Amino acid sequence: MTRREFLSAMAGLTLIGIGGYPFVRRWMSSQGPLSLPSPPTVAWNGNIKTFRYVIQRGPVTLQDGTRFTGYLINGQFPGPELRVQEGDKVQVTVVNQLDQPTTLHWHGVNAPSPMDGVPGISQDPVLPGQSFTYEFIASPAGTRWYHSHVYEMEQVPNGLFGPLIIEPKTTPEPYPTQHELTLMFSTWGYKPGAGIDYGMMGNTGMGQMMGGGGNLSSSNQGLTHLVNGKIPTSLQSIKVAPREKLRLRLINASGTESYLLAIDGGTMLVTHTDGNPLQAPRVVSELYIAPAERYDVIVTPPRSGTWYLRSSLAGQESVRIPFSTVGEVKSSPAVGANSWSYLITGSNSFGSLPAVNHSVQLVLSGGMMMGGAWTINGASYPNTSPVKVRTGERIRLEMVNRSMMEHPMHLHGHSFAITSFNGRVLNSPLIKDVVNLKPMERCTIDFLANNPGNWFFHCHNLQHMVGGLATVIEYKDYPLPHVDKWM
Ligand SMILES: [Cu+2]
Repeated sequence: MTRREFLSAMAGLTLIGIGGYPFVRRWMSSQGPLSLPSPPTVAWNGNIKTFRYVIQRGPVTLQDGTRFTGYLINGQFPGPELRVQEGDKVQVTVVNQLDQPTTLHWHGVNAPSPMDGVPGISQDPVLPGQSFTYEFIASPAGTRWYHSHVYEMEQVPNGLFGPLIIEPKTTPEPYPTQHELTLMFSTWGYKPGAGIDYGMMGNTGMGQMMGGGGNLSSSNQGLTHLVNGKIPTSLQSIKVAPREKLRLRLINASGTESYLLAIDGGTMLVTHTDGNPLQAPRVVSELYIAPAERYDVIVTPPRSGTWYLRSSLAGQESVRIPFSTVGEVKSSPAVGANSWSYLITGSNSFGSLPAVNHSVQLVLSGGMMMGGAWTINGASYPNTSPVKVRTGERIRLEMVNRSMMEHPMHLHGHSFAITSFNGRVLNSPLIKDVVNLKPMERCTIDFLANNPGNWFFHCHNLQHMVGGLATVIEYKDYPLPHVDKWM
């Protein structure tokens, strides 16, 4: 039975499962231009950047003495930072020396579909002993990352991830700084078999909700928080001159955990969302970063001596990164800035959304209400209905989260615009590839269907993804995926 036949057999059941939230597809006439993310491809600049990534198991020792057998790329945990220029032709040969299949996914890159690294949807997995060369034009510029898309709960936290920085071809940068630093957050120590988080244990889910909403991801799994693969308090203090502007590329590579970041007595200037420049940067006192999200921020020392970038959620500090000012800070920056929110650049509850060709409602649910499965419109992947699009269409996904946990939803192969959030229309839509929905939150995201292929659209809480919170964006006239499950 093909998936297609299975889906039609399931159609009746699916409708019942959806309950009061019918799967609505509305066709509208296209009127007026919609400002959408930059085109998927930038012209090749003539340069080829080649990399060879040998992937194998090997010992890792953390700074607290914890030892484990990691997944290493060229002997490193986590993988090396890959830095290229926008327009470069990037060729990465993955040599799989594991005893299991693997792939790499180029998160936030508009790569061609067969290079996107999702087995069963965009490519065959790279089998043990085999190699595969990924090739794509580096685009769009900004803070991106890469990670395995096979057995993610095992391969990603244990090392198969790294930063991918695409420097813009146009200079100067919109927000230039003298120095920059990539800070990649991850979590280690998932128990084997802890594939599905039901959102009902201990410090998570309902209890936290009722307590005023603390950690809505999935804390309390006995995880070790790492920054650039190290226990953050063991990092060498990051030295900054008193009036220096330091750019931090913040990447959340955790499989499950969000962070609420703040600087002691200081602020951060947010300049990019998921690598894409804001029309106007925003000063914030704290920054919430969900799994797979990236923010570029500019920081300036708030005081002399030592200070920290910390994450505290639900009253617990998970990360503390030391900085030290080289010299004396004479005046402290003004405090009292807002917390980051998707609405921070301005919004209007009476605004109207741009016209689109095709709008699809996606109701995210599951967890403890569904016996542990996570669902989109009542179905768990691979039984979710694909979203079918045609090249050139403007597509809107209307999402609501009717579960008790947050869901950072990621679209492969395209950037999207968050056009509305919780019923308010954004004055200048944020360009992103992950949108995080806390319980009962809703949003619309719009994208231009300009990269033909089959594209995974899923929750980047990897436990939720494994539990079924995923679907596929399918282009008409593009060969259908096999939809095997390799999670
Ligand atoms: Cu989720």
